[in-house]
Amino acid sequence: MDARDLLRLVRTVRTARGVRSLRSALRRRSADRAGLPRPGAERARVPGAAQGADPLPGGGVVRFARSSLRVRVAAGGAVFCGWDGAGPEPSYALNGPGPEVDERAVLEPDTDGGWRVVSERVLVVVGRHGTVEVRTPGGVLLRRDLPPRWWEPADAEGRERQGAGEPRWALRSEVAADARFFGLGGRAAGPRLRDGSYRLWNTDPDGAFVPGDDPLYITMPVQLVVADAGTHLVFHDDSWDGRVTLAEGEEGAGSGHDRPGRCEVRMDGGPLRYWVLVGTPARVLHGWASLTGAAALPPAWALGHHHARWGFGSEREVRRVVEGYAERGLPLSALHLDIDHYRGHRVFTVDRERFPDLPGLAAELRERGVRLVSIVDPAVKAEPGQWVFDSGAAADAFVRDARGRRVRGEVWPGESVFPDFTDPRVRKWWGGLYGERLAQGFSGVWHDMNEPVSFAPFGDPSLPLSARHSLEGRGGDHREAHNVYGLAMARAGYEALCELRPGERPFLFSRSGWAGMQRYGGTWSGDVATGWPGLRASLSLVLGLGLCGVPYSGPDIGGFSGFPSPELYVRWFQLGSYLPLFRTHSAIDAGPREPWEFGGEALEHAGAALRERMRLLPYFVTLAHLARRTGAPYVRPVWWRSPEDRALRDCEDAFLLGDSLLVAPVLEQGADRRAVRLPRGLWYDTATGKAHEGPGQVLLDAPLSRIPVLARAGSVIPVQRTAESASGPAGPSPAGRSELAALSGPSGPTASSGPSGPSGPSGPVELEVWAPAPGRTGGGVLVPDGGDGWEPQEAVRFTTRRRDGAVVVEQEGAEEVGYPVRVRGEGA
Ligand code: NBV
Repeated sequence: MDARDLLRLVRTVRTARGVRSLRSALRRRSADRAGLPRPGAERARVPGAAQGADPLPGGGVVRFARSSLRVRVAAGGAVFCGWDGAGPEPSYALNGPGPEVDERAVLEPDTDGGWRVVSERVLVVVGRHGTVEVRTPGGVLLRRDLPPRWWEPADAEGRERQGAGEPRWALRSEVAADARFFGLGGRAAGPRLRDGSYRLWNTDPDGAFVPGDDPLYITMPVQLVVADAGTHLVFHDDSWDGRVTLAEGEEGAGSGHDRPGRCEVRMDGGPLRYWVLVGTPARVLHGWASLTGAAALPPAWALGHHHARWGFGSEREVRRVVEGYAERGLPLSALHLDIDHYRGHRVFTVDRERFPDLPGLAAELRERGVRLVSIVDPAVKAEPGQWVFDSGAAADAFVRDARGRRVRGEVWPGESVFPDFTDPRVRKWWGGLYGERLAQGFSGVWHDMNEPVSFAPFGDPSLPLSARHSLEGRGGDHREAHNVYGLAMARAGYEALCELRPGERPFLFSRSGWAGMQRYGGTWSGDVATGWPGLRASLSLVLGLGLCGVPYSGPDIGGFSGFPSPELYVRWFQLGSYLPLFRTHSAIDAGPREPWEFGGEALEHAGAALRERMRLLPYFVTLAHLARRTGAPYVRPVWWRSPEDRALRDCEDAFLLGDSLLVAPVLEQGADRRAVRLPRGLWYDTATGKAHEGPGQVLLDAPLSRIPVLARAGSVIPVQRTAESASGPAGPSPAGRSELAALSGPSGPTASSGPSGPSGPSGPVELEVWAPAPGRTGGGVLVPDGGDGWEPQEAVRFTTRRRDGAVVVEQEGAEEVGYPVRVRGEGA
């Protein structure tokens, strides 16, 4: 027990809950003492020398003296490497059986006793002692994995002890000296992962977190490595506890030689197997989504503004907030009810004193265009006689320890038990309970506390490591199941909602998860601490998760804890309004987060951000569809299209929203200007219409009323047609907005005379076109909102160019552009 644990212990045991959590932590310790293999002597192993190889579809198996390596290249170019007989399955990350092999990939002997797998997209070179190099087809080195090492339980004579536990393993790799690392799930101190050691163990940081806190709720062994030579993603498909240690390299480090970037992955168990995907960032993320599954498509309403609070005491309080938004003309899409609407914090119950008619309230809000979203915690109060507990007990749904007793922990409802979501039978049972939420009128769910958390005054605040799990029938313990617990819970919720309400796409987001979680929904920042560092961490999390394949997320705007200043609140709100999940939320003992609680000026600026978000809703809907189809996150690092631009690789305070917008939030107190690093090409400041040429850095105004947002020249952005825009291009236009009623197609409509266009989620769509640079072309895409069902939507594509000085917009496959067009940009 370290000093921090001791402090936690003293703090907790002053309450009845504290005493219970102490008991639960002691139980956990004794369960693990009895139920885990005892640490003992270990024997180290390396593969030894290569002895031969056998070709197989997509590559082959290289046999070493003390191990073997399977290399398999898939049709899209994804490389699978599995040591010691490990195959791609079973896997919680993969969506289905894994990709087809590339039949044309061939295994050949290499010079000096090694082997190579040659394919169209990638070259894999296996050295004679077990190094594995991944190279571009032209031979440029992207990654070199050194021979792995294993440590196996051994007896005093150094012989392997069978059944004494899993071998640990470590794999060191080298990447280019100029490479930068990203990913590893949701990390507060990113998005660029600095030198250091990152644990792979989903963790509730216990209180609001700041950028120094690591790990957090979602860890993933997924790294994106960006270098001049190319981009690659590496995924070590192993859910056990582990650490990734990163050290960036240095060019010309010692006597003019480059020091390569280094990465070491050390795992406490599980298979040594990994995937490598190479290509442009867009190609790599596309490959990752093909491997792990397309992101769930949120309903359009989930792309509007959400308001939440831990501590909405009653129906009256809910109405007051909804009324507050309405009175001030502030659009609100969803309101979230936290654990305080449960009866005594019991999941799937309602406190009827404070919420006497929840279905009635939900219907009334729905009429006003506001959906209700419910928190769902996994812990079930251990209370015979209560229906959730009883039905779970009857289904034998709760996690048991090695001696077969139900694991009890301490969570919000008191002493609790935990469903084993790694059991398909339990997922089915749990999913059935969501019928109760739907009957209460909820439109979506918010999974919390699913790392899973069991309060503990010392040690890991989770289940005993020895707790038994089904792991899809294979059997195993919490060491393997912990990191996939939230993912499996999300699967249970998502599949249930699909079944219970087949006509509507589920809306689900989850605090914890693992690789592949995007199949079931999104996530959010968790309890980010109020303060300027927390604001920065919010962006880091969204960017990092996007690069791990989870495109839908966002922070608690204003921060979870404490009382933000009006300035901090406005800056957070402005950032949040450009992120996929746009939600104000705070803790029970924190200040309010309603936009009108921070004074008139803050209200005005937050209101402007809110209205701009709603105007951009068709763009957000389009980005959601594109994320599902292509794997590209809505929010992308500024280097997305130019990873070779080293200055962009190091830029962490701005992002691209889709292909068309570059958003530069203000992350510093007192700033009213900021430097913005531009990717190559022409960019318009959307506030002034002024053009700036990239690559390079510009200094832009950022008064409290707005953050700099730039539009890529030539882009077509679908937006909602507002009363102002419908009244013609001469509306209250910022300087530089096109007053020319420019051409929109060969015979297309002009800004003022076009057809009204099909409607978006809350209004008709128009196209905001940013004039292409002279001599250049551009384009954009619109995926219309097809409602909350499953109806497939066709993408509508547009191209832009200049003809005789005028801007021409064309719609692919159509005689005329079917939407009103507004052309903007300097000189348009
Ligand atoms: O359910 C209460 C909170 C919730 O508001 C928050 O968003 C979650 O991240 N929950 C954590 C549990 C309490 C944390 C102190």
